[in-house]
Amino acid sequence: MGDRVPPGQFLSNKFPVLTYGSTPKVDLDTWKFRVFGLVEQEVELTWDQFTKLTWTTVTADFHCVTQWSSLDNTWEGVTFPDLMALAQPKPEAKFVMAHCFGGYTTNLPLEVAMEEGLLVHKQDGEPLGEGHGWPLRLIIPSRYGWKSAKWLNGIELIAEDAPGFWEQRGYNNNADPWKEERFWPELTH
Ligand SMILES: Nc1nc2c(c(=O)[nH]1)N[C@H]1C(S)=C(S)[C@@H](COP(=O)(O)O)O[C@H]1N2
Ligand SMILES: [Mo]
Repeated sequence: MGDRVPPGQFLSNKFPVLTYGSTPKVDLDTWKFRVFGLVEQEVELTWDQFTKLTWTTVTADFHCVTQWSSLDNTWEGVTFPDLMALAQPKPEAKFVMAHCFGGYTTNLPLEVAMEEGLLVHKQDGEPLGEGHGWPLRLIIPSRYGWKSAKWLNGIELIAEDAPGFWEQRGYNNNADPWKEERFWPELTH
């Protein structure tokens, strides 16, 4: 297992809830998901419309910067490319900002989101727990957990990179657990 757990991480059999602030109340009847910004076609989906998109299952490990790692989680949802096929990012769109109920945000290169991003409704065969982002969260397996935004309600396509909630507060922009990119380099010395 050593080669599955990045440096400075410990294996956890649990999947703890890690949220800054309180759990937002989300109602499926009024739930709306938007893809906006630098897109050819702005998209707004109800929950009913979202569930009719193609669903994909992915197994991946999860690494939280507070040092727990959870291996072999099964995630079910819509792939980022399947979502982007509806919105068609403009050529100048290079980054994405994920938006959430409650105001949390996180940023990623569009390329990374296209490679591995999954908009997830089920974890290990069950709908997400309320504390884990129900009904929809982002999963970005190759980055620390704060990039896996919970209670997702929108994806914004942008040209220039901009820091999200934790990135503004000192967490590393790239967040690769294998390189221990926990904090912005200039803050660690
Ligand atoms: N909206 C929102 N998403 C969030 C967070 C948060 O505070 N708010 N915390 C992040 C962090 S730091 C981690 S490690 C994971 C934890 O997911 P979990 O609570 O399902 O374990 O969610 C991420 N997504
Ligand atoms: Mo985290």
